[in-house]
Amino acid sequence: VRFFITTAIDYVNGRPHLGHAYEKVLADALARYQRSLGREVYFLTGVDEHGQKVAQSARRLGRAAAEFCDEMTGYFLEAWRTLGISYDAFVRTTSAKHKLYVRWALQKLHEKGDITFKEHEGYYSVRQEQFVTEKDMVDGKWPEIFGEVIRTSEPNYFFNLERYRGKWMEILKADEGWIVPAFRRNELLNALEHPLDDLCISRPRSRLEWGIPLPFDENYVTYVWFDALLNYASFADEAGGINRWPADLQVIGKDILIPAHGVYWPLMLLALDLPLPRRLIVHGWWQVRGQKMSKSTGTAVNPMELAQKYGADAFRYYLLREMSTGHDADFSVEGFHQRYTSDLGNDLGNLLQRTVSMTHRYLNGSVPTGGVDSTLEEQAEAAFRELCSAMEVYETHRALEGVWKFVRFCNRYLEDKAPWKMAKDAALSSLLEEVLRSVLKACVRISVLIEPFMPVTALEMRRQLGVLTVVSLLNWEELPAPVKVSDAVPLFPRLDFDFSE
Ligand code: ME8
Ligand code: MG
Repeated sequence: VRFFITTAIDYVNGRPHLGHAYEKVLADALARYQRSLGREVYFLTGVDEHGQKVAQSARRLGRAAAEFCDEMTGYFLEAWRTLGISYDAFVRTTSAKHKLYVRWALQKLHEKGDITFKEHEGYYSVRQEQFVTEKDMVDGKWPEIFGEVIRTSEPNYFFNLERYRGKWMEILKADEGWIVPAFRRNELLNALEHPLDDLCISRPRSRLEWGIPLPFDENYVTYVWFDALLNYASFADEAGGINRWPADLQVIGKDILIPAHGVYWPLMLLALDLPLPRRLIVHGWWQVRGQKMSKSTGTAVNPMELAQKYGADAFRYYLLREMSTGHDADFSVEGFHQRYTSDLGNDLGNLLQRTVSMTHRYLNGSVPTGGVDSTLEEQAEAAFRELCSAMEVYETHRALEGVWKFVRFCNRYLEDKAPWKMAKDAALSSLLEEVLRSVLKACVRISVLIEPFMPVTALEMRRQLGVLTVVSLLNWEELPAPVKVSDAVPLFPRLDFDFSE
């Protein structure tokens, strides 16, 4: 079974922030979950380098756009390496193969007669890289999200969206699960209710150099959204020339559903006679004290700093546990600290540490093979089932909640059985062995369950447990119980948190 997953590609006008990091971590957890089940995954992410916004940022710094993009893209690559994002291919829209693909697509639409040349006057939001109309005003003003809105008037090339609207609506109406969460469906259907204006897909080169020239008029470059959306198909090619498009799952944030991914993209695909993506998941926003994170208000959180100070896996856990997929969430260092000390330190870290330590103390590090406690096995089974059912609908918070129920159950089990008391009575030695064997095996199971979310921690757990064979959700039924453990090292040591951020 194959699984092709994509994320939005980030503008490189600034460095990666917490919102970018969340989206890539979410997609990564979904990709790793699929791989753990033995599916053949193709995970695509990358950066969006063209357009007015990036060109402006470069110009302000007195830098050439290409060289500015190289540097900024480096920060994204570094961030994703730090966070363990296991992408299979990384998109750069400045790459030759992408440019060729965009030009092919434009040529095809031009030949079909879906593109016309005409004079147009209108408003343009540079921050969103999109045309806006007076209908988008709220109380006579442009909403904050548009940033600076400028007036433009020039002849340009336009793509006839309206031609494909009816067909797309029909498909969307028939496919209830296309968009997740379901409450976004009506928003999108409403946006498709009325006739659509033509989409301006060009910018005169005299005004904007930084883009892909139109194949049928080199005096113009391609509108950045038309260019960027095509990344999903231009980078879907495998070695050997097979194109994997359509994606099974596309992951985006709520601000780029309408019009980009809910209107433009499906209509472009229909016009190009290409299949539609199978599903779209729309995540919410990370906010700080109820406000969308933004650089201008000084509330952009730097994910690199957090990952470096407190550990990439702890940070991944916080993101995936704290946000209910599809909804907004509030970031705070206090909230992160709470999760770190309680869920990670006291629950998971403590469970592994005491289990491995007791195995050393009471059994010299070795446990003879034998049976394990059935109640722990039943609880493990419940966590496994809950994880799978949650991950099939992309609810990482619920998957982790299920795993932590099991982690806490194991800690209570140790309290109840009190191996430290059994160790004092030689008659209880085989019972002591069974208790430790059971919890050790539970720890192996936990390491497999957390692997999509915390891959480094999962491996470190197995190192301490002395399990070096390849284990995954795929061999859940026959996971080994450790027989010889390695040295115990705290997974999540106490750290000083900096609450001033
Ligand atoms: O929109 N919380 O790029 P981008 C959660 N280049 N997600 C957030 C967020 C926040 N505070 N802020 C941004 C673009 N995002 C285009 C995409 S795709 C063909 C082109 C998410 O850098 C946002 O919703 O502004 C989007 O999915 C992604 O980060 C990139 O945003
Ligand atoms: Mg944005």
